[in-house]
Amino acid sequence: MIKDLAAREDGPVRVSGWVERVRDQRYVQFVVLRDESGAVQLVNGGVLREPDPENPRSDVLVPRTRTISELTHGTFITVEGELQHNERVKLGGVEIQIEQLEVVTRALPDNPIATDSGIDARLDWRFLDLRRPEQQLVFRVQTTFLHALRQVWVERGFIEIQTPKLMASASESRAELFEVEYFEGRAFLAQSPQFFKQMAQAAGFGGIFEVGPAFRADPSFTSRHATEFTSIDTELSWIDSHEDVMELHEELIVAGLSAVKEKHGDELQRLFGVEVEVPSRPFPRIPLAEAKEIVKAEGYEVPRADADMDPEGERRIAAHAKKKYGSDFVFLTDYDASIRPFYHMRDAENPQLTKSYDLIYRGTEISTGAQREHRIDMLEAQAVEKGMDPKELDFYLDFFRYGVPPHGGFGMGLNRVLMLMLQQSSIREVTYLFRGPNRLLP
Ligand code: AMO
Repeated sequence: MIKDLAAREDGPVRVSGWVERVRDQRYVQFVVLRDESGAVQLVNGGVLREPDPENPRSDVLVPRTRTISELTHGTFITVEGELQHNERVKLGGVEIQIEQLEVVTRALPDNPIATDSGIDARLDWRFLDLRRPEQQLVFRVQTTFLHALRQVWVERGFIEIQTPKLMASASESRAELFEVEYFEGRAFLAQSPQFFKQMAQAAGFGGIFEVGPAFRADPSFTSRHATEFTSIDTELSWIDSHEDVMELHEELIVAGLSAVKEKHGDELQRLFGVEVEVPSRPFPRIPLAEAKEIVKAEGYEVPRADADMDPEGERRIAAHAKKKYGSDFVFLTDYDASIRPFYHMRDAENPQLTKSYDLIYRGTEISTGAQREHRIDMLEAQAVEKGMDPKELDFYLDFFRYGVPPHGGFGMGLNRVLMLMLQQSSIREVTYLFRGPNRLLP
């Protein structure tokens, strides 16, 4: 790999990669070659543009000169040559004198995107867009983040599960549901692994986690909505309240951000100008009603008919938490039952409230979590209250008819976490292949 060249002694080497630039001078040609590890300068010194009867090698050198002149940006080549350390070479202090050059696959000359192309053009040509080192860094960061989360789960003895994405019923609400033909009948794409992660609690798995796709037929074009996104889900038994879920949540976030900071902190600073900040625990917790009072006192009345917060309110309460507690993260807790799903447990003292929370990161919701209602009578009543058909939910309600421990969990949008961590303007920038109402390609 190109990154390993600097540590090697001068001598013969073989490298492959994409042509980034060609500088074609009268007596010398330079090529900047890039692979996923870095870039290096190749040099063709013995440039001959016309056959030279005095030079027995000219039959080799003339065609090579022509080949190099014609190399288009993005062409993939393999080169054998002499590695030479040279302090004057800005690119890594080494260069390679070309001895043999093979064009493996040629790139068309009309590069369809430039670095200043708009997001839609870049998404049309995502494989070219992803060749940029900063774009690859996004996915290295994602890998490190998820690995750190997995380490926490595995150390705690959690089991990784894969739940089906084809379902017979809705998993969240009837809104935002994709319906697909399924042989003679119909199926729905899973909006969340909610029911199946709870099933693992009835099955006696204890802690479980899943990182997988979730689908929402959400027609909105905001910077934080996709029709398919990656959901980080976990569920655990033996909890006393949603407080236990929040503690696990904090532990995972701190582990993930610490790993990213340690491994990629310098590169993120260099390529994105971004400082990764590891939050200290506990994250502030503010009951939703209090949060609304706080933003109201600071001049913003949440303009919603229901009891929920809106995105502007979330931004403002996050700014408040940053100022007062120095935290990029804030838990909003005790959501009103009217705006929460039927499976959230109600507060024993005030049944109008749920034992649930949202986690806000730099002003945007990244997660919803809760203790679940595990008592079948209450659960059934809550489903009916929400206008759901208990018959359609029978497979799920059965989980609660044969003994189930108290449990809870959360779902967190991976793409939102990355967008906020890397301070990007949209989840489109940090999703491998974005899916939205207008985008099914590539
Ligand atoms: P919720 O519906 O709040 O909760 O989703 C959890 C998290 O998933 C992310 N998310 C999205 N990301 C991108 N595009 C979307 N359209 C989108 N919708 C949701 C957000 C959100 O906070 N079953 C519960 C979780 C639980 O209680 O365990 C659920 O799905 O980051």
